[in-house]
Amino acid sequence: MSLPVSSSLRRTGAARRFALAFFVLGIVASAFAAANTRRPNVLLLFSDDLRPELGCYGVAGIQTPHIDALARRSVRFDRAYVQYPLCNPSRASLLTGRYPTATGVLGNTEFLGSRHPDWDTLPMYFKKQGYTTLRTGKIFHGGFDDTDAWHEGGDVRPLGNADRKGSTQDPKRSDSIVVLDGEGESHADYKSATRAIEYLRKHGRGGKPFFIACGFSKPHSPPTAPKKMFDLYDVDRIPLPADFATKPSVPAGFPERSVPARSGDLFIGREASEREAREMKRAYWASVSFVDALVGRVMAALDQLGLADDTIVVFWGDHGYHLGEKGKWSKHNSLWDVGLRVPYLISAPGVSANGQVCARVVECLSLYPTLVELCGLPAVPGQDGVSIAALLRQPAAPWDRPAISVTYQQKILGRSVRNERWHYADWDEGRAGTMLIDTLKDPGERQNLAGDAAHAGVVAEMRRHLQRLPPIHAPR
Ligand SMILES: [Ca+2]
Repeated sequence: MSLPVSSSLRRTGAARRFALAFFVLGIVASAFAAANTRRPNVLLLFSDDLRPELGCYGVAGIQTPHIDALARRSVRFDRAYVQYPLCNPSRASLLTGRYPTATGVLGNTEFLGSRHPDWDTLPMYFKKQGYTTLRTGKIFHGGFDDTDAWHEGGDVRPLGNADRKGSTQDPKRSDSIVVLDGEGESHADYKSATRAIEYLRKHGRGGKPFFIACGFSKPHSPPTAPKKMFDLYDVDRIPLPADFATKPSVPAGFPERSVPARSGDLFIGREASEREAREMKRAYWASVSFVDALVGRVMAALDQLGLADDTIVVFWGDHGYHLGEKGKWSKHNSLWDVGLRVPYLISAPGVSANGQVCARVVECLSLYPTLVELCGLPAVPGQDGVSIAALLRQPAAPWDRPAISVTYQQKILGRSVRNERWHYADWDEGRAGTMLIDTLKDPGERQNLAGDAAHAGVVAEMRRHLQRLPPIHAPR
C-alpha cells in the first residue's frame, strides 16, 4: 500500500527537481534575453510652427531631402492633427497624452507642472522606466520645462515654472526676416543638433536605453536661415494659396471667430502685398530647409554610430500654420485644416511598415501611449490618447477615431472634430458659430455646409464625438 505513495512521492520529488532546474534555467534565460533585448532607444525631433510644408507631404518646389529620406524609413501620417494650434497647449497635450481641456493649459502663459504636479510627463515616465533622458532645444514651451524629467539638458534656470503674465513676444522682431552666415552655426538650432549628436555619441552604447528629445525652434518666426537656403528659392516662383488675401479675411458663410482679425506671428497688424507675401513664404521655406539640414546632421550621426536599428525616431511639428491662407500669417486660434494638420513621422525598426503612408486620421496625443507600447512599458492609466502602434504595422487597418482639437479665446471654447471626410468646428457649443466642410470635395475649406439641412445628420454625428472631450480643468 505504501509503494504507490512512495512512488508518487518520488515522482513528485523528481518533478520538483525538474521544476527547480527549469526555474533556474528560466531565470538565466530571461536575464540573457533581457540583456539581448534591450528596450529600443527613442529619438524625438520636434520642429516649431512647421506645417506639412515638406517634399514628402507633396509640396512641390520646397527642398527637404533629409526629412523626405526620414519619411521613407518611417510611416508618414498624412492626416495627423494637433490638439491645439499653439505651442504650449499642443506640447502639453502631446507630452501628457491628455486633451488640452484636461491639462488646463490653454495658452502660452500657463505652466503644466503647476496644474498637474502628479502627472508623469513623457520624458519623466521614460526616466522612471530606466531610460537615460536627454533634452536639447525646445520640447516644452520656451522657458517652461519638466526640469526633473531629464538626466541632462533640463533647463536649470526656467524663466518660470509658474504661470506668466502677458506675452513676451516682440511683434517687430517676430515680423522680420533673419539671414545667417555659413551653415547657420551661430544659431541655437544648429547647437541643438550638435548637442543631440553629442548625446548619441556619449549615451548611444550606454548600459541603459536613451530617450533623446531634440527640439528645433524654426521655422517659428522670425523666419531664419543661412543665406544658402534662401538661394534655393526664386521668390517669383513661390506659390500663394488660392484664397490668399492681403489681410485676415473670413470667407463668406463662415463664423467671424474662424479667422481672428489680427495675425500673431507675421504681418502683425499690417497688410501683406503679394510681393511681400512671396518673400515671407520664401523665408519660411528657407527656414524649413535649415531645419531639414539639421535633421540630416542628427540622422547621419545616428546611422554612423550604428544606432538606427535600435532606435525609434519621431519627427513632429507642434501645430499647423497659415501662410496667407484666408489672409492669415500664424496659427493662433485657427481651427482650419492648415492650423491643425502637422507632419508626423514614426520610424520603429522591426515594427513599422516603413516607407508607407497612413491616411487614417490620428491625434498627436497618441504619441505618448504609442511610445509606451513600442518600448514595452506598462500603460499609463487615465490618458485620453490611444496608441497607434497598430497603424504602424498596418497603415491601412480600419480606424475610427476622429481627431479633436480646441482653442480657447476670450473664455470661448472652440472645438474641432475631423474624420477622413468631414471637418466640423463650433465655438461656444455653436452659440458663436459652426462650420462643416466636406474636405474631399473642398480641401481648401471654402464652403460652409453647417447650415445646410441636408447635412444635419453629419453635424449631429460630429458633435457626438465631442462628448469625449473632458471638461476644462480649473487650477486649484
Ligand atoms: Ca509652435
